This record gives sequence, structure tokens and C-alpha cells, in this order.
Amino acid sequence: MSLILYHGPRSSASRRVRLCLEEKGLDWEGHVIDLSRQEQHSPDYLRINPLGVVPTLLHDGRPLHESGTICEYLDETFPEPPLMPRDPYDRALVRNWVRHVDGLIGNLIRFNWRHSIAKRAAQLTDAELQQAIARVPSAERKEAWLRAARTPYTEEELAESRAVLVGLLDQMEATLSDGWLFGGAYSLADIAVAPFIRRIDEEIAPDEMTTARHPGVAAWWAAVQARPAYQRADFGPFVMTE
Ligand SMILES: N[C@@H](CCC(=O)N[C@@H](CS)C(=O)NCC(=O)O)C(=O)O
Repeated sequence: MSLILYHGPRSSASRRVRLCLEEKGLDWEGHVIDLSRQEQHSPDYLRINPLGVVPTLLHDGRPLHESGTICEYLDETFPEPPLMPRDPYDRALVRNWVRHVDGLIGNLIRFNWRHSIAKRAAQLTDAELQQAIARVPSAERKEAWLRAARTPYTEEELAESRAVLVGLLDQMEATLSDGWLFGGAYSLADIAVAPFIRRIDEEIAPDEMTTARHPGVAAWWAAVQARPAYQRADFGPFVMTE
């Protein structure tokens, strides 16, 4: 049996899958895709991930993309320890939560790409940038690459995204029961949001992660970080001094 993960060390979607693999105690091999060098848009990589993003999991040679889908697949294929509730209604709630968090990725990108893709994209000439953008499969990401290269997000846009992400903390605060998001046990819902919370805590809104502001989330985050799988999944600092 072989599990190969094509991933980015700092990518939130990749961190989700690493967390899931480590919770399951699986042996996996990692291949780092350098996003700012556009390795995710190379013809070889697009063959296994037509969206041109990380992560992609290869299980016995069969590729799978979308971090939420990959985590569910891992949970079904390697059932121990279970990371989905037993009750179908609770399972549906977890899926909707993952979908909801997926929809917020654009807000994270506004902060993250300033430290990663924007650094290299800004150095491209207009002709090089055009070539780079032509290789990006989706219109939404073409726009993000263009913004990263030429028009950094304004303070107003960052504040808008920060407010959306703080709203996520409010939703979590209202949802948490028995310490976890759904079904009273650690699940794929907790895994899906953990990389977002890492970034909120690290840079985006650390003042909102206090016991005074969001007591349930603060306790939840301490419990996630205390899990051995979290340490192994390596959520290192996003902001790096190169
Ligand atoms: N919905 C996808 C999102 C994947 C995604 O956006 N990955 C980012 C890193 S977190 C990426 O590859 N960005 C590079 C790019 O868009 O060029 C998933 O969950 O797998």
C-alpha cells in the first residue's frame, strides 16, 4: 500500500490532509510542490490535479484532489480511529461545515499570498506574468495571481476578510459542544478548520483568540495543538524571513 501526498508545507488545504493522515497513524510519503514557482500548473501535475492546486493524494497510484474529499476518503478507507460521527445527521452537519470553511479560502489567500506567491509574482515582467496567468486553470485563481503580482490587497480589503474570519470564530463558539465542533468528538470538522485557526492565531486576528474574546475556541485550539498528530503534521510558521 502506498500513500503519496503532493502538498505545500504552508498550504492550509495540505495541512488538513497531513493532519488527517497523522491522526490515522498512516505511513505516507510527501512531495513538496513549490507554488510560487508554479509547479502546481505543470502539465505533469495537472494530469493528477486538473484544478492546479495542492494537495493531491496518490493512493496506490490513483490520484485524488480536494482536501475535504481526501480526508473523507481516508476516513472511509482507514476507519480507525473514526473521524466522522456515526449518526447520519451529524455526518451531514460535518460535510456542510467543511463546505462552509472551503468557501472562505479566498479570505485566507488575501493574507497568505502576501508572504508566498506575491513575492515571486511581483518580480515577473508583464510578458512573464501573462504567461504565468495563462497556465492557471481557474478564472478565480487567475485573478488572485494578477492581484498578487500587481495590486496588493488594500487595508480595507484585508479588514473585510479579517471580519469574515472572525465571524468564523463566532460560529465556532456557538457550535462547540463537549469541546469539539460536532457530535462531541474530534472529527473532520475540527481538522477542516484547524489550518484556518492557525493563521488567525498567528497573524490575522490573534487578539480574537483569547479566552476573553472566544473562550470555547481558545480551549478548543489548545486541545487541538496538544494532539500528537498536530505536532507531526507540522503547522510551522507561515510568515518566514527568507
Ligand atoms: N478546495 C481546494 C483548495 C486547494 C487550494 O486552494 N490550494 C492552494 C494552497 S492552500 C493552492 O494550491 N494555491 C496555489 C494556486 O492557486 O496557484 C482543496 O481543499 O483542496
